[in-house]
Amino acid sequence: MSAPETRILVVNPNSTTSMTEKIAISARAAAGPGVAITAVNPLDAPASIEGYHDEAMCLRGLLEEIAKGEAAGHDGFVVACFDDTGLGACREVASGPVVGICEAAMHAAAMIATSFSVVTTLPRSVPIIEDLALTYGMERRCRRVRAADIPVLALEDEGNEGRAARDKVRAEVERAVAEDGCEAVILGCAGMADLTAWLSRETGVPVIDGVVCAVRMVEALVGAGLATSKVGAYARPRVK
Ligand code: 5HY
Repeated sequence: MSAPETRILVVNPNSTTSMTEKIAISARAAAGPGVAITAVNPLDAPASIEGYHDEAMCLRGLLEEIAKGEAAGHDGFVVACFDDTGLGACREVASGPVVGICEAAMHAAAMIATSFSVVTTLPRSVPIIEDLALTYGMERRCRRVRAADIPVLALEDEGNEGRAARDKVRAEVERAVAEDGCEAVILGCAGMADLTAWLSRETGVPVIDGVVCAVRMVEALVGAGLATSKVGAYARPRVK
C-alpha cells in the first residue's frame, strides 16, 4: 500500500496568474514522488509586489488562501514571493510547515557556498531583501543584493519587453559573479523561476530559485514529522 501523498500548497501572493503557473511548473518539477503541488493566488491582490505598500495590500488574500489550504488539509505551505510576505502570520494560521522562498534560498545557498549575491527586480526591493538577510542571520554570507532594474511584470511579457528583462537579469547575474566574489547567485523574484537552468549554464555558478528550495524544504520538514510550533509566537491567532 503506497504512503499517503504529501500535499503542498504554494501561494503566489500577487494576482498574476501567469506567474502562478510559472511557479507551479517549477514547484512540480522539483517535487519528489508522492508529493502533490497545488498553486494558487488571490484574485483581489496587487498584480505584483514591489515594495512595502504592495506587501501590505496582499496580506489579506494570502492569509485567506493559507486558511483555505489549512482547512483542506494541506501538509505544508510555500509563500512564493521573495519578500517572504506575511510569513509569520501564515505560520500562525497553518499547522504544517510554512516556508518562504527567500529564507529557503538563502539557507540552501549557505549550504553549498560560502557566499552568495541576490539579483532581484527593482531597486526599491533591495533594502527589503537586505533586511531579510539580517533577519535570517545571513549577513556574513550575503555579499550583495542587486536589482536588474526591471518591473516584476516585465518577466511575464512574451515579447520584446520580456526578452529585454531577461537579458537585464542575466547581465546583473554576470556582474554579481564578476564583481562580488560570490560563489552562488539567488534569483530574488518568484517570477524568475524559469530562468534558473539557463542562467546557471550561462554563468557557470549555481543559480538558485527559491521556489524549488522551498518546496523541497517543506517536503523534508513534513517527512521529518515536523510542523509549525504552536507554543509561542506561531500559536493560533487569539479570538477577540
Ligand atoms: C516576488 N514580487 O517574488 C516579489 C519579488 C520582487 O510580485 N513576486 C512579486 O521582485 O519584489
